[in-house]
Amino acid sequence: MDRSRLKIVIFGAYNAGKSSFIRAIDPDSRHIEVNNGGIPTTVGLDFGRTVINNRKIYLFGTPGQERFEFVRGIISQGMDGAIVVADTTHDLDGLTVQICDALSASGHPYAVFLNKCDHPDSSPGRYQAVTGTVFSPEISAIAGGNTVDALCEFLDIHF
Ligand SMILES: Nc1nc2c(ncn2[C@@H]2O[C@H](COP(=O)(O)OP(=O)(O)OP(=O)(O)O)[C@@H](O)[C@H]2O)c(=O)[nH]1
Ligand SMILES: [Mg+2]
Repeated sequence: MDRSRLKIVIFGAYNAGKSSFIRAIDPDSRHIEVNNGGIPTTVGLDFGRTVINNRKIYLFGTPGQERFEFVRGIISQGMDGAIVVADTTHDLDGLTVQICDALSASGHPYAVFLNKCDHPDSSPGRYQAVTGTVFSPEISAIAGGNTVDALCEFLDIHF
């Protein structure tokens, strides 16, 4: 495998902060979203890029709504690794469990990024069932907390 460029796909439930995470890593990232009652929601994909340790990292964000399963399938083709973004202000949800199980079964390197840790309702312990042995840093995609460091560490561990 050519490890000088990596395709990393960002998964997670609706509203978990996937697009915000990609924006935090790449302020020039692109997003295909629609306005859903005042809240932007991804209906296509997010695309961001960065360079870490001379390696080109391409970040592909997926839509979190259940009905976009087919889009997640298309975007995940050829991925080298994945990051599952979890909203720690909400309980563990079925889609997050399903995604973690699928990544575990396929053997793709992945991490669970525990997002919204700046929020007063944040409780990362809710995700214990899916963090077990995987790298699971606490981050805040909008406050900028730990996003780049967490991505670097994930890459160091697996690539
Ligand atoms: N407090 C807090 N809010 C966040 C954080 N990250 C994202 N949000 C908010 O959560 C909401 C959803 O963020 P998005 O980045 O659009 O989430 P998404 O996972 O891409 O959503 P979908 O594409 O619709 O599945 C927005 O209102 C963000 O401002 C965070 O770290 N802390
Ligand atoms: Mg999104």
